[in-house]
Amino acid sequence: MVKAVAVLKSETVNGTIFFTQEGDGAVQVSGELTGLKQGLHGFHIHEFGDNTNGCISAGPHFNPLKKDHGGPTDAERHVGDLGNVEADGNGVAKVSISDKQISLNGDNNIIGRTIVVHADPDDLGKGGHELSKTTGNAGGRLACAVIGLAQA
Ligand SMILES: [Cu+2]
Ligand SMILES: [Zn+2]
Repeated sequence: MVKAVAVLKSETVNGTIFFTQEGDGAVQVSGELTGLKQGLHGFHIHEFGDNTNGCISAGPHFNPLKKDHGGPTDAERHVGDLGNVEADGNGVAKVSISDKQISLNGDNNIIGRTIVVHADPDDLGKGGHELSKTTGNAGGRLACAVIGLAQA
């Protein structure tokens, strides 16, 4: 079992996201984010574990297979495309995602990269906006954190 963790902190949005993987199985992504506007918020792994200039230094979505942006269940997606999290009326998003493309080892390893939660919904590549096929038009980066190895 490999475990990783990311602690997101910003002026408004905070939370902790846990990642676990048994062998080469699906990665379980769990945790909670607070301080969000009610509704959907894009949720992705971005390429770099670099937050020197805030979340923008994390670069684009993690995309080792050079595909277009999509939704988590699409064949055509970035490895980092985890879709959306949904905040309730109290601004709390409970995260519970099982994903088979991200990994905690090998070519699709996300450890040392950055998890980002966005201001707006990810249109999953289907919004017809000029940004739909690259970012899902998910808007600004509200909070982010480098994903680090945790004690197994
Ligand atoms: Cu993103
Ligand atoms: Zn993407």
